[in-house]
Amino acid sequence: MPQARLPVSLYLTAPGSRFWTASAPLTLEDALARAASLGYDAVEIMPRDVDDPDPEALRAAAERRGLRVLGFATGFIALEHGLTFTHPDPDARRQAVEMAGRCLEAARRAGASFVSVGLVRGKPHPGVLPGDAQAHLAACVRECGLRAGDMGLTITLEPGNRYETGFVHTVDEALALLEAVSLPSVLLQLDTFHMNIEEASIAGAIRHAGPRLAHLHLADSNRRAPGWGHLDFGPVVSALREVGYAGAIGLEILFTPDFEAAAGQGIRFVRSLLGDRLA
Ligand SMILES: [Mn+2]
Repeated sequence: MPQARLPVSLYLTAPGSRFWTASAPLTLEDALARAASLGYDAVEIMPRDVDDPDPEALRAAAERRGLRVLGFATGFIALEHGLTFTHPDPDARRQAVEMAGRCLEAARRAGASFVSVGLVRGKPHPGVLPGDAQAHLAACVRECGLRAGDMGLTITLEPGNRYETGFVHTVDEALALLEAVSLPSVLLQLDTFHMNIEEASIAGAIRHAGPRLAHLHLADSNRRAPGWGHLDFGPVVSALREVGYAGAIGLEILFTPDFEAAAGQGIRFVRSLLGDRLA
């Protein structure tokens, strides 16, 4: 049976959000149109807020261009609202989970399949013991995982580098959290930019994640489009083939020197590296 074409998605941040980069001063409509014309199959979105962009409008705008909305990110909960899963105030943690739940609902309405958990984990607070923070984190992720499971969606836990998040920097730490949460609806998402900083071996980390790897972000060592830094993606591809990776490839990259050039380099690099399929 012929395999489906390997989906390649472009990670977009909602205009007006703290993640919105001055280097990509486009409307979301423009970004979708350009992504489609460059050959992307899908997009991922870091919203500005739970209903911004409106999930149905985003889905319709993407579908008009032949794009699927693949996933939603939750970093805005921490950066726009100051709410995290390790906040010392139980009410702040409850609100963070509530907002992540609304993100799951938005993702479902947009036709997406996963919601990622990264910066919403937060940073250590003075006075909160590391063990307590880990317990809060596991409880919050488990609550999100239960809601995701009810909706037929997946929570993807993405290890992040030490400068951006205080918790879960490596695949090892992510697997320990997955073990504590113990839900089939909570899986792993890996990002070559973060792995380049935190892992002894990027290919080794992918092999270690194995069948739990649900999504992959590709960026080079400097977070620019792959091919524009010093990472060697050959072993990454070998490891993906070894673990039978069947997910999508997401480009979460800096749009420098500009959107068109960076997004174009991203998809050309992935297609030349992988062709239309991994296996
Ligand atoms: Mn990422």
